[in-house]
Amino acid sequence: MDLDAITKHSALHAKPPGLTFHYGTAGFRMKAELLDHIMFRMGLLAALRSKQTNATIGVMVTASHNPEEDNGVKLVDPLGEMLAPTWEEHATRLANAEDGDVARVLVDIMEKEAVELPQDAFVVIGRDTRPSSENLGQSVREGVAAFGGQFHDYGLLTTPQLHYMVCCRNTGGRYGKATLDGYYHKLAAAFLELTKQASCSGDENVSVKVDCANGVGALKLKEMEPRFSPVLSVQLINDGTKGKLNHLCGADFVKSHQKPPQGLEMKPNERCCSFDGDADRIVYYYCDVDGAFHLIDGDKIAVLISSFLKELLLEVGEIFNIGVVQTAYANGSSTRYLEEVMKVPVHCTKTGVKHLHHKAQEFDIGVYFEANGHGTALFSKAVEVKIKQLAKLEDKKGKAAKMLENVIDLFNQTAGDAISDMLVIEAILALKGLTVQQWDALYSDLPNRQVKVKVADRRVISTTDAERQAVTPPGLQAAINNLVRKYRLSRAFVRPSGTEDVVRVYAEADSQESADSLAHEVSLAVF
Ligand code: NG1
Ligand code: ZN
Repeated sequence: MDLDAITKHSALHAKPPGLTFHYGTAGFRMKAELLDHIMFRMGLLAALRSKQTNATIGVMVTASHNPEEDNGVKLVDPLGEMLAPTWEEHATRLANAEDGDVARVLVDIMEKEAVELPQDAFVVIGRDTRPSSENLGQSVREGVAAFGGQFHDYGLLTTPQLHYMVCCRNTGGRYGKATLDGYYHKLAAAFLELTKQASCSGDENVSVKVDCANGVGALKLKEMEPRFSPVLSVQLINDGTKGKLNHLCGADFVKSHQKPPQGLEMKPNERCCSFDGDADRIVYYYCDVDGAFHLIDGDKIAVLISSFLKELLLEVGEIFNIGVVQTAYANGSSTRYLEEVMKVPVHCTKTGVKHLHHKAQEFDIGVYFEANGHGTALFSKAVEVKIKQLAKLEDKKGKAAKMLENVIDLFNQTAGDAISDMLVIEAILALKGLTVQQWDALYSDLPNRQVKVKVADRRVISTTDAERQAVTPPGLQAAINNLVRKYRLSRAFVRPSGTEDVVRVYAEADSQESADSLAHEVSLAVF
């Protein structure tokens, strides 16, 4: 490593003065023009992490559902997981180092982590469709190269596709081929096999309108479509040819405003879904004959998936423990349904997929979803091996195991993935002969409201109990408790966002008016 060269090169990617940067829930995220130095340094850090793990590391340039003017970056660890927490700290330190100190901080991290310099480094890079992403990706490449690392830039990818690529490259191809063709092939083959078993396959093929948030998901879904179109037709809306990324559309807009995206006309009972800007989230919805909008969010997706898996396991006849992981944002009705009707254990973790993913790994089969539609299912090695064995049997049990084998392949187990989740959902609905209306009717969501509050310093709020209780500032939790007591079936909590400079307030209650009013009152208590 040529320290002088790194110092010189760092000066070309100068840190804007007077700002502090933090590797948050989803990496670094802010206005794109402030990110150049971070991109270069994340290239350096990814190369370092690659040497330390002796594996390929991923770098994704995206700000997901945030406005087009923003951008962001996160690192992907060897098995396609989020970066390890100690390395998030290194990332924060490196991002905040003065330009002249970058090389010194790198050496310090290397010493702390016992990185062997002669080791090779290999980094794969993906980016979303933001206008700023191409140049920022170039800075990542320069960072990797400045450290003597090699890279492969996939160009435009959805975030979950990059996670998939990293996992494939580090598992000797056992997870799939590390190409877009490999990704499409794996998912489409599993989907077609699964839907062959659907009894109502004589019906005309199902069609779904997909709002792609004007993001990268549109490009990738269009590329993949011919592979599943004999069974499922997709009509792409907000495909990026006209509108602005995430503007009045996409999963985050639909979930937080609880209304359809701009540009999507819904006929009564028509099946629709929305991806977010980097296609790692999905929500479904429809309008009923009275024109009322019905949102089917991550919670209901988790219910559909876990009930299907539970039924399939009964047919397979194996005892595997299955659990569902949610966050405090999960609708109270979903938690009650899972625990009381489905008798599935539910766990609550802090917000941020890394926490959910980690918890879900503790089960033989762990299903995790954030209410906003980010989630997937994880299957332990033992489950995968056993199911593969059973799938060879020619009896009923073997048939169910074969089905489960395809379900396992259809999930992107490295990250929540809108394309993969959509295919899983469509396969389950086809196999169970369910309409979205029947799916929606499994339980009724409690009316809820989420609001953002701008405060001088959001970090004065700290929380415990998976973010459901505020510890500081003193008196805040007592004030929330007093407000919650005024409403029926109510619950509320506050937490500082990890991706925006706001405090988020969540409230639910027996009516929309009560939920709105409780959210409003709690927001006032936050000031
Ligand atoms: P923050 O800003 O920390 O609330 C948001 C989402 C998370 C997660 C991250 C990453 C909510 C309430 N929060 O985090 O679930 O998806 O963005 O994109 O939806
Ligand atoms: Zn996203």
